[in-house]
Amino acid sequence: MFDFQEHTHRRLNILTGDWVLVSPHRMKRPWQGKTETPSMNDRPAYDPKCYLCPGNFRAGGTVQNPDYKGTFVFDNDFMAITPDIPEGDFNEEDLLVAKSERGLCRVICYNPRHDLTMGSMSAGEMRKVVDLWKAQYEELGAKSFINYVQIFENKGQEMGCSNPHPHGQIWAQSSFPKEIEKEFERQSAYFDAKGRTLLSDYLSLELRRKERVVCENDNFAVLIPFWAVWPYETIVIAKRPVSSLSGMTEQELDDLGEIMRKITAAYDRVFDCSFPYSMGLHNAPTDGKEHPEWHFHIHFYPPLLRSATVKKFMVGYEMMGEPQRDITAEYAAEKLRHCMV
Ligand code: H2U
Ligand code: ZN
Repeated sequence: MFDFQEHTHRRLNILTGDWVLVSPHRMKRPWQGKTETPSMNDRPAYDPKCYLCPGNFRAGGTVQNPDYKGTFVFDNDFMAITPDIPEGDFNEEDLLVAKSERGLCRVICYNPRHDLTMGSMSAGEMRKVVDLWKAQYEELGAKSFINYVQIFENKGQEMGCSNPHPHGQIWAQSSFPKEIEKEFERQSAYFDAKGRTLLSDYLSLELRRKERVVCENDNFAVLIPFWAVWPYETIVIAKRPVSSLSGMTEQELDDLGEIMRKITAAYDRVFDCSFPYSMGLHNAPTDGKEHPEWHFHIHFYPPLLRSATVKKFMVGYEMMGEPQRDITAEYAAEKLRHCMV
């Protein structure tokens, strides 16, 4: 009899249509791979060499940060997408296809203190971060050439983060990026068929079943999604089918801040280290259309697998075929629940 805690199977990501291969029996496999030194959080409150600390000069040495007290946002000095691109496309026999892309990039500092993280900020400090996300989403989304505002954070050297100062980034652009395109199509199809959002039905099911729920408050829940690829991947889902930060009540904005502090603090307890991840907000597109299908959520993709030093690699079969995991989502949820306080 098929038992998905024991037998190999594939799980469907209902938000993207992608599949993940799950091989629970491989958890017993011995590990003889690479180990690294953990990155501990022993930073000073102010680092004279940090390009994000208040009053310091940025890379390049010409721009000086203000002596900011709360959050601080600036245009990325090295934008990957810029506003001043001439429109154009290129097509040769439908074989060589390209298209110009406009947008802009910003850097958002969460707090003047170099040594904080979301998990160690106070509720008031975290609410300022949530307010900054909302204001940036609205300001950038209002621009006619911006149809998607991607707010995200890379944390830890493992994720290519250049600086431990608590900060995130925003890349806002004309096209929907690929993950957004997929989530838009899947959420639209579901909403058209059922008249409810995909994530409201998914969340009710998960809250009934409980086995993948990590934590919740009145307005948000954190789960290991059934289709998680990364070992401790989570999704934060709004309990109400609200499409973006703009539609949230004051209480919801507070509760979002609270749940973000909770989950990031719990992550640091999984392997007793400053837990690396890529995190991103999935607000509705800002293309001027109504988006009743879009249900606000946040993804956390952390790379660690077995310890502070042993991470998951997306290589081999995963590059050639599809992602694969050994520890099940249910096991990871149980472990993360034990890390909550
Ligand atoms: P990470 O969050 O992944 O470390 O990226 C930091 C961003 O900050 C990166 O996109 C920008 C880089 O271009 N940056 C500046 O805009 N000014 C600086 O002085 C250094 C880094
Ligand atoms: Zn700093």
